[in-house]
Amino acid sequence: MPKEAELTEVPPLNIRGFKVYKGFLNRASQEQLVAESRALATEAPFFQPTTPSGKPMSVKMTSAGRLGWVTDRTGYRYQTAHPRGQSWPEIPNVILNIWSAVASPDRLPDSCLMNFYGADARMGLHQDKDEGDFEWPVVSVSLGDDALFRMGNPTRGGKTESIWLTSGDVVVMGGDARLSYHGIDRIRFQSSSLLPKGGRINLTLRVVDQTS
Ligand code: MD3
Ligand code: FE
Repeated sequence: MPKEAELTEVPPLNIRGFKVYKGFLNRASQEQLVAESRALATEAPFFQPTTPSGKPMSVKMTSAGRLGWVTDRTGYRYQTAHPRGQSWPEIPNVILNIWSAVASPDRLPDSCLMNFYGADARMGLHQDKDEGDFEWPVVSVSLGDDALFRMGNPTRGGKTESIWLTSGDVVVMGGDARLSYHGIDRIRFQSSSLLPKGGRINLTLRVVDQTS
C-alpha cells in the first residue's frame, strides 16, 4: 500500500472538487484488493439491484461494513443485512487503509459498496444522497477495465466533464463535489488484465451515520 509520503509528491488532479489520484495503487495492491473483493463476494454474493421503478440495474452490487446500500421496489436505502438476510462482512483493512490515507484516519467509513461492471454495464447520472452525513467525502477505488466517468453539477443539467478512470485510480469526492451528479457512461471491456475475464470493480467508501 503506498504511504502518505508518496501522495505529497504526486498531488491529485483536482477537477470540479473531485480529487483524482491517478495510479494510486500499484499492481500488487490492485491484485490484493481483487483477492479481498472475491472473498467479500463469497460471503456477500453480488446481486442485481432494481430501481424503485422496477428497472434492473446493469451493475451488480454487494457491500461490506456495518451498513450496505440496497435498492428494490421499496426504494434506495442503507441496511444492516444483505438481501438474503446475513449481516455484511467487515471492510478489509487494506481498504480502510486507503480511506485513512486520502480521507481521514479519525472517522472510518460505515460502508463499502462494491459495484461490478460487465461488458455492457453503465451507471446513469445520479447524486449520492442516501447517507445521513455529507460532511465526509466518498472515496472510490477503480479496479480492472477502464471506465468513462462523467461529472456534472450539484444541480441537474449544465455542462459535464468526462475522464477515464483506470485500474488503481482513487477518487475523493468532498466539499461541493460530494453532492454533484456523476455516472459511468461505459467501460472498455477487457482493457485491463487485472480481472482475467474482464470487467470492472468499483469500491466506494462512505460515512453513512452522522458522527455525533
Ligand atoms: C461523486 N459509482 O457507487 S465512482 C456509486 O464507478 C457510483 O461505480 C461509480 O457512483 C462507479 O454511487 C462512480 C466515483 C464516485 C463515487 C461516489 C460519488 C463519484 C462520486 C459520490 C459523490 C460524488
Ligand atoms: Fe454515485
